[in-house]
Amino acid sequence: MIAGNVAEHLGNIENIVSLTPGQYTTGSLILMVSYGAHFAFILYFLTMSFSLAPRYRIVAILSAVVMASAGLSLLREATLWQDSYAFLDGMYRPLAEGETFTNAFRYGNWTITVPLLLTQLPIAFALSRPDLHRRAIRMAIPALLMIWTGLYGQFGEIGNWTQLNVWGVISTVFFVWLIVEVRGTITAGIANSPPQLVAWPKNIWWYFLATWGLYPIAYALPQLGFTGDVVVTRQLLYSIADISSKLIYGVILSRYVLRRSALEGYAPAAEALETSPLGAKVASVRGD
Ligand code: RET
Repeated sequence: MIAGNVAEHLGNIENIVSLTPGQYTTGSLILMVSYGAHFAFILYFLTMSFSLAPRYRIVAILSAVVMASAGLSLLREATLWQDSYAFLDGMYRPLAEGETFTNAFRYGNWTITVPLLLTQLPIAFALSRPDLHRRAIRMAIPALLMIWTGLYGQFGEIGNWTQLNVWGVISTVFFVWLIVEVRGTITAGIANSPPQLVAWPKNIWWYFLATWGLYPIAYALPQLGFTGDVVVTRQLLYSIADISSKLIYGVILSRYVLRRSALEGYAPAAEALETSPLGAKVASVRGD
């Protein structure tokens, strides 16, 4: 039994729960799939950028940067997972290797990726430069405050519910502020989208809410109990949230700017879309 004051310094529940071989392997698998997917999609986004009109190319390139950054961070989590447990008496035991696991690195990584993900929106919506800069900064400020207050709060998850919940609520206030700023950017995006594509920013709004909303659930989860199932479920939630809020989100934005590129007369984009109704239409308008 670990004394309470020592336990508090162990940060995350991963360090106080023993895992069955099944739980341990599932955790390894989840982390491996996460970093593998992120690294692989660097190639997708870099090659995709060639089909985009120059003004939108940076949208796909930023996704590639996010993939590299998240991939490295998740690879670190996976290695740490492996280093933190040792197989003793039929269970995978934490701390057995003198190493502690932490989810805090994720928050460090979000500090880089979240402002980039948000900045992709006004670029994809082709907002004017001054508006784009203003919106990017106005979204980044509550986003960073949300992440850093959450980072502090999550150190309370081993039993210090006051720290977890008070900072969780403060972080949620910044999240609500962020949601208001994102809504403003999306509204500008709806106004500035070609008529054929207005459904895209509208859907991106709901997609944003559904996928970013998974993170606070993962944050609160340890309150359900210190069990192996909670440990594994939380890694799964993080993984689903990561793949959807970064990777699939990047694919959606890239497909949107590919269509915009075609509608604005950029030939490689129209050719890439030739088999879709939109591409065929653009090609016929251009008289190809
Ligand atoms: C925290 C703390 C608890 C309250 C809230 C949170 C929100 C976190 C979010 C994170 C999004 C991360 C993304 C990462 C991509 O790389 C900090 C967990 C509201 C929304 C999109």
